[in-house]
Amino acid sequence: MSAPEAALILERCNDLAGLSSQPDRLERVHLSPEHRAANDLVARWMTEAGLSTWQDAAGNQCGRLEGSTPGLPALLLGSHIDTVPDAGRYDGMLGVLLAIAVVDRLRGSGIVLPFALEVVAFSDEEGTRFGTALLGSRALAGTWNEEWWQLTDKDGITLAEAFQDFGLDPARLPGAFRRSESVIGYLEAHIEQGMQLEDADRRLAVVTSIAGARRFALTVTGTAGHAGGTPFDRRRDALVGASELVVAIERLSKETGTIGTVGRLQAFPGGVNVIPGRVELSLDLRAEFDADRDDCLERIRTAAEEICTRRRLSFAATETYRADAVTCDPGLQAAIGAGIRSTGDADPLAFWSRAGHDGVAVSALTRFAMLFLRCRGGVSHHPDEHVTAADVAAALDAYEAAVRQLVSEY
Ligand code: HGY
Ligand code: MN
Ligand code: MN
Repeated sequence: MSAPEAALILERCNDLAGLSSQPDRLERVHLSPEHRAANDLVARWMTEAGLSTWQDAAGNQCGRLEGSTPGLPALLLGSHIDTVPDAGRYDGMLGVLLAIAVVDRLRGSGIVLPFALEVVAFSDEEGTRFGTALLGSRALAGTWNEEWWQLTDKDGITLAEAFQDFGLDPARLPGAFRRSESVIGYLEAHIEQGMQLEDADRRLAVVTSIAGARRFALTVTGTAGHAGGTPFDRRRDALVGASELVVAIERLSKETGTIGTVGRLQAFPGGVNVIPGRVELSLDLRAEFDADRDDCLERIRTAAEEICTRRRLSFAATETYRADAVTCDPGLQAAIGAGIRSTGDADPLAFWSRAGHDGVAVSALTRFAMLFLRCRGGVSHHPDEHVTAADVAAALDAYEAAVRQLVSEY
């Protein structure tokens, strides 16, 4: 029975992939017109699945199926519908659509639910527009930081202005904060965004924890100068210094078993015949354990200071995002494992997620766990992101079985 449902899920991922701010690639950011269109489309699908729907005060699209009696605490299911630039069509969206399909199945089965089921399409897991991530799930968890209202996007629009443009009132944001007694847990299905499942020739896995991540805006400053008339021994070339730092970040990450990435770098003033006087670059640093991440960070700082001293440059770092590692609830992990076993995988793989997810934020509100699906070549954050209908069908069966396991335990 899963094949037609899996085909519909993939078709809907394609529909959502058409809602992009860019004509030739997928980019859908927080509080954009594309986000509005995606919320409307997901709301329609939620309604078709028998859920009552609403958009919360943070722009998350929500749907609810009551349990055996109205007003019961809810098991949350979901993922995010925002994307990175030039994204794949399954990162986030697949989890939202699997959640809707699971609720639709359970509703149709006549099961007596001892808790309500809610699906949440989180509005901003990636942080693409404003630089800090998990804004939708942090609102739901009630861990909001008032300083975020002043965050600006590349056009200088503040988060507060973007809320108002989207039809939301910043003053009413607390309406999105969920009370812990109103939820019993959170389950998320997501592509692995790595190669462990493919290497092991398995479809699904249990997630044990989510990496702790910190993001920084780094600046290396020297002196701009004439590319012809300035001798090398008189240069303070910010780009060569920054380039040494980028290579040092890779080396130190490998040495410490952490994951450091420079995803963005810009040289100023940017003339081809001008020695760069300033370079702005990003650092995304993550590890299974926060202590390892922070140890590597200190080594990176030391390397930066050494490079800049030697090259008569200066260095500055501003932290733009921090989310410490979180562990998935053992009981919910067990339910996910039971779900995977119900698909015929007798000994499910279990490993930590190198990628961040909304569960990092939701863990402040309630216990959570995740189901991973194989993705071809581990490719993600790229248009070649790919899943098979058979894996989606297996995930749907496992997801439903996991919820049924929780029903039986509750
Ligand atoms: O960055 C991450 O790991 C996630 O895809 N936002
Ligand atoms: Mn992502
Ligand atoms: Mn994601």
